[in-house]
Amino acid sequence: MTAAIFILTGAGISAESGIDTFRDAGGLWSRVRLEDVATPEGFARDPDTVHAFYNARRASLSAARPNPAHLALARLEAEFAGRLTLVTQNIDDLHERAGSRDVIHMHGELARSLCARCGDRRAAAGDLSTGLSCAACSRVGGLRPDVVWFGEMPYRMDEIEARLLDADLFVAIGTSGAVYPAAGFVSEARAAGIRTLELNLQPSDGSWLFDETRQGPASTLVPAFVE
Ligand code: BV8
Repeated sequence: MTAAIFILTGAGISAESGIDTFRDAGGLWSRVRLEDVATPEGFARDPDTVHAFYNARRASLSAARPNPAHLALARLEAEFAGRLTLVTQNIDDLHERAGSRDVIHMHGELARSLCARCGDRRAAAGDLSTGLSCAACSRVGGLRPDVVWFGEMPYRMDEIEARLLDADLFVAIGTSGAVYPAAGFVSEARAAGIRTLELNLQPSDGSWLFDETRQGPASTLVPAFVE
């Protein structure tokens, strides 16, 4: 049985594509309060501000391109057909645009909408706003980005946990290890005796938990890891 690899990516893998990270100097959370734009309470309080935040990120994403790190992971998926799990905390679609086909977006996707009234989830290429009606239930005011906010349960956690425990190698790429439950995956891997590797620009909160850490830009480290 060939080895199974579980990869977790964070905002750092998209940084060289021009996508903002969250906790680096000048990152998103230094410009807006996550309580205002990435919580259900913030959305209930001021939906227009939340829509403007995600509409701006959706616009900058359309101008971005996958970088060599995304492309290398797509090559790895083709080579490890069926034995590679790619879980991303990112809500961008750069893994898919690089050619990855089986991507688990545990924090949702910027390019999709969710109706808070009926639960309908679908592709949403353009801006969202409070004035739009849901294509499924026709009600107005319930549409929100299909992303997982703080205090909400990430998607596909049962599947993620099962695939994590089935892996022989856990690789974290471009994540600060600050947000749970994703930040807990490395500890679960260690407890299960799974080898752990971190590829990051600089040491993260959880670097000490990894068997091996490599520092550098993802566009250099990931192709070198894949080759
Ligand atoms: C939940 C989507 C429960 C929206 C995001 C313990 C257990 C469980 C939960 C908690 C817990 N303790 C606290 C919590 C609550 C909370 C949490 O973790 N809080 C933190 C702040 C302490 N967690 C939650 O609320 C989660 N939900 O637990 O639900 C539950 C249970 C039952 C029923 C219902 C609910 C939900 C968390 C998800 C929140 N949504 N994103 C959006 O994108 O707008 S999280 C947010 O942080 C980001 O979106 C991102 O996804 C995530 C992690 O950030 P990173 O990707 O790591 O990015 P960051 O900027 O931090 O770091 C970038 C890294 O890249 C750096 O290390 C940098 O050095 C590196 N880098 C930079 N450039 C490069 C590079 N690396 C390589 N190359 C480069 N060029």
